[in-house]
Amino acid sequence: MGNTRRFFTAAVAAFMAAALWPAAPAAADPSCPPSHHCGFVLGIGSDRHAFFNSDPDFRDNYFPSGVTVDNNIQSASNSSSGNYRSVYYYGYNYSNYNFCVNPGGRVESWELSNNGVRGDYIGQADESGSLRMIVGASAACFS
Ligand SMILES: [Ca+2]
Ligand SMILES: [Ca+2]
Repeated sequence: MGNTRRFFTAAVAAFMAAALWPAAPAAADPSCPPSHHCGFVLGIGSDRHAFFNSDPDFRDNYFPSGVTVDNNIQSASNSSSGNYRSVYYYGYNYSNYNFCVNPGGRVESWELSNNGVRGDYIGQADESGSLRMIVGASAACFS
């Protein structure tokens, strides 16, 4: 009887764990901490800067290597827990839209155009100067 009860308890625990699994953040890219919006210096998984809020000016943001984030993001991912899309702009203060990433989505470096010159407003990689979080997904964004 004791064994049966133990088994039953274990079965219930396993069932509950399975039931809880889907409740893990539905919109979280594994390359970015939960609730954050991430930019990478090269491809996804390279040196990363994680934003928790909108940021109007990347000039005071740095990757762990010490390199400025300004005009240095080549890929991005979005682990928003509030259904916010990441909207990147060429300029500071959210001027001149560049590209966006939907909640739970990512854009790989090869998906962004790049002319090899940082900050010249040509191409999409190595061009972003600010990031705004806007509620909701958009068909215009990378997913
Ligand atoms: Ca900043
Ligand atoms: Ca460029």
